[in-house]
Amino acid sequence: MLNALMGEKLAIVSPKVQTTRHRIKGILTTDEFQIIFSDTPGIIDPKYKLHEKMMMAVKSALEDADLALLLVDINDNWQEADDIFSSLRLKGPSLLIINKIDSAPKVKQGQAISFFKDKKYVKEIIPLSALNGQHVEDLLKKIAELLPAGEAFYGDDEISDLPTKFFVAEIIREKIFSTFEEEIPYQTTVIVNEFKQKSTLVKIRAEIIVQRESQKAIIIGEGGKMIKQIGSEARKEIEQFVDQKVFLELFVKVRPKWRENELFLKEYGY
Ligand SMILES: Nc1nc2c(ncn2[C@@H]2O[C@H](COP(=O)(O)OP(=O)(O)OP(=O)(O)O)[C@@H](O)[C@H]2O)c(=O)[nH]1
Ligand SMILES: [Mg+2]
Repeated sequence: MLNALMGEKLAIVSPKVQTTRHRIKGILTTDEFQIIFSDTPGIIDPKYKLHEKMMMAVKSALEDADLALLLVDINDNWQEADDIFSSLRLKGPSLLIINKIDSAPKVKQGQAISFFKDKKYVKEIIPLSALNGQHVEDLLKKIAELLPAGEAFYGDDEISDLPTKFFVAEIIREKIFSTFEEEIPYQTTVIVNEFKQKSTLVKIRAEIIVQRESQKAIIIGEGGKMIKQIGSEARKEIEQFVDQKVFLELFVKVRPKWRENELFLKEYGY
C-alpha cells in the first residue's frame, strides 16, 4: 500500500506476516501537497522484546497521525479487524481501506462495505487494490482533502527519513523472507555496517544475524549456495535502489536470543 501510494518501492513485501518491523516514513511531495505516510508493523500481541519494539513503532505512528488508514484484506476476518480497529486510540479521523479487491468477487466488496459502514471509527470506506493500483488515486485525493493545511516539513527531494543503509538491509531481509520457509525469517535480522562510495561502485558489507548455529548453516547452504542466491537477488535490487553498481558482501553471525536482548535490538535499529 505504501509503495502504491508513493509510486516507489520503500517497504519490503512478502506473503508472510510480520514482514515490516519498523515505522517507515514515505514522503510524497507534489505541487499541491506534501503527505508524510507512516507504514507500520501489523498489530499483534507481543511475544518477544522485538515485538514490543514493533508495537512501539505502531504507537508512535498513531500518536502522530492526522489521519489513519486502517487496512483490511478483503479475504481476512473482518470481525477480527474490527476488534483491533475499535480498540485503537486515534487522534484524527480514519479511512477504512478494503485492500486486495482484485482477489475477490465484486459482491464481496459490497458485503465488506455493509459490515464496516456504521463503525464509529470509519470516516469513509475505500475499496482498492494496492497490487494493480485500482482506486489508489482516489485515495490520494481523499487523503489530501482530509489533511490539515500546513507548511511542507521536508524538502521536495526527500522520500524518507530513513538512511539508504536501512533500505539496503531491508532489501536483504526481503530476500530472506522469500527464500526460507517458516521460522528462519523471524529469527533473522540484517544490519549494514559498511557503505562506501568508490569511484565506479558502492561497496556494501552487511551482516545477517541469526539466533543459532543451525540457522547459520541453513542460511549459508551447501557450499554457500543459499547465501550466494540471496546476495545476488539483493544486489540487483539494491543497484536499482541506489542507481549504481554495487559490490555486496554478506556475512552471517550468531547472536543467541537477539530478539530478547535490549542491547542487540538497539544495535540492530529497533
Ligand atoms: N492480490 C493482492 N495482493 C496484494 C495486494 N496488496 C498486497 N498484496 C500481497 O499481500 C502480501 C502481504 O503484503 P505486505 O505488503 O507484506 O503486507 P503488510 O500488511 O505490510 O504485512 P506485514 O509487513 O507483514 O505486517 C504480499 O504477498 C503482497 O504481494 C493487493 O492489492 N492484491
Ligand atoms: Mg509491511
